[in-house]
Formats: sequence, C-alpha cells, structure tokens
Amino acid sequence: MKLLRSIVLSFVCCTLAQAATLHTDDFQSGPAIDWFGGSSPTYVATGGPAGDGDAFLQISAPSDNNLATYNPDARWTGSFTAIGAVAVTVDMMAPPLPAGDFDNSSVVDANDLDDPTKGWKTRFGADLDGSNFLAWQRDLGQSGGSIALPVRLVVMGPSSINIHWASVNPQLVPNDGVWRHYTFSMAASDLVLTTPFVSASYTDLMSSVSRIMLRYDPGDPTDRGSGVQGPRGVLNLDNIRLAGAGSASSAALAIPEPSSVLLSFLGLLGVLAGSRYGLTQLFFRGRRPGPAGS
Ligand SMILES: [Ca+2]
Ligand SMILES: [Ca+2]
Ligand SMILES: [Ca+2]
Repeated sequence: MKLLRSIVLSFVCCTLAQAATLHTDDFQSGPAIDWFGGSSPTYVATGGPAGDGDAFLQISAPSDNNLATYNPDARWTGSFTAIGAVAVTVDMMAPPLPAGDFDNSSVVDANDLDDPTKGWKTRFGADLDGSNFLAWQRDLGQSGGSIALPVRLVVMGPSSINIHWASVNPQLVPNDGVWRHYTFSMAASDLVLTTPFVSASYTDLMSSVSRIMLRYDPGDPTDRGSGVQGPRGVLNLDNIRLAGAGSASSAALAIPEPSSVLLSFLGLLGVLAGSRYGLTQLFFRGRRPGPAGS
C-alpha cells in the first residue's frame, strides 16, 4: 500500500509539474483560453481548418497597434531541451478585406468612391472599372478583414520575459481566408536575439524558456514588434503545437487533459492491483523473469 501511495503521489507530482510538454492547443475544450495579450484574444467556436465545429483563436488589432498573443502556462515554459522541442507549428489564416474597400480602411463606405487618391472615381479607367463599382455596391456597409500578415515566433528567456528571441525570417499569412500550416523552427540558426544590451546564450534559452509568443512583425525582426501597417490585422490561429524532432510537420497530436491522464493511470493501477501479478509485475518486468507469455 505504501508503494502504491508513493507511486500515485509521484505521478501527481509529475503530471502537475511546472514543465513544458510536447502538446497541441486545439481550442476544442471550450471558450476558456489561456492565450493573452493586448490584441483581444477571442475564442471562436467554429470555422477552424477542419470547418464546422473546429474552434480556434482569433486576435485582431487596428492600424498602428501591435498584433500578438502569448501563453505563459507551464506547458509552454521550462526546458525545451529536456523534452526535445524543436519547433512551434500552427495553422493560421487571415480573412480578406471586403472587395469594395478601395481605400483599405477595413470599412466599405462613401470614402471608397470619393477618396481623392484611393477612391473609385479617381482610379476609374486606371486600375478600377465598372466591376469594381459593382463590388463596392455589394459590399457597402461591410467591415472587417485583414491585411496580409508577416508573423514571427518570439521565444523569451532564459528565465526572463524581458529577453526576446525572434524568428530570423517571418512567415507570410496571406489575407485570402485560406487556412495554412506553418512551422516555426527553434533551431539556433532560425532565432535571433533581438533585445539590445543583453548577453544571453541560446543553449540557456532552450533549457529555460519563460514564454512563447506569435507576433505580427514585418521586415527585420523588431524586439517590441511593429504596429499593423494597414487598416486592420486579424489573425486566426489553431493547433498551436510544441513539436519535437520528426513530428514538427506531422498532423496535430491532441494531448489529453492532466486530470483524464491521472484517472486513466489510477484505473490502470486498479486493474493491476486486482490482477494475479499486480504492481510487482509492472515494475519488475525486465529485471527478473516474468511468467510465461508476459
Ligand atoms: Ca480547433
Ligand atoms: Ca474603405
Ligand atoms: Ca520588424
């Protein structure tokens, strides 16, 4: 009984430990999300990459505001080296601006006809024609959509959220409403320390990650990110995965909640305790000959 209690306690300890895990955030467990930031992280119940019933995370920001989201939870922090995490993979999509939004304001209104430089009247016969006017009529009153979004992974550490490493190159999310799968490598050659006046080692970073973030950041990597260079940025994200070597580009792997893992394990213990060989067989397999067929 003492052995059983210590096994259960150690399992609870390991299950709830403050440590990174290879896992996928698929947002299927309901609207309680633990992704944060000033870009209004919002749970959307349907319309993810798998279509109806596939929930996802949406962030949005108006012109000149940063567009980013981060997760401080233990499953995203700690030693990525210890678990072999080498990449963050994610499905992303940016919705298109309305076709009649000629002045890129993210709203279709009279200004799209009258703007002295971007309006339809000025551009008629140049790059706009009658079909564009019909699009304006159709979209009048619509709003929303996004510009195309260059996105970087930001990894913070070692042991500090004030030391930032960013993807050397951004990955472009076109504003065409199409979900695509992206892989952000965390190899040393794919991350650059962006925080000035700081000395930090990549090896230390990967053994003590404090936070990860996905962020709009066009051009060169910018330590604090950049404001949206257009009327509006809207980024949809799903299946955000901390991936190990060899699995970075494979399909999303859903990890059960810790409570369900624990229940399963306790159920296994119950079965073993009631079996002929019980726990002894479980823990001494391989150390001494077991019964035939084991
Ligand atoms: Ca989902
Ligand atoms: Ca407009
Ligand atoms: Ca930049």
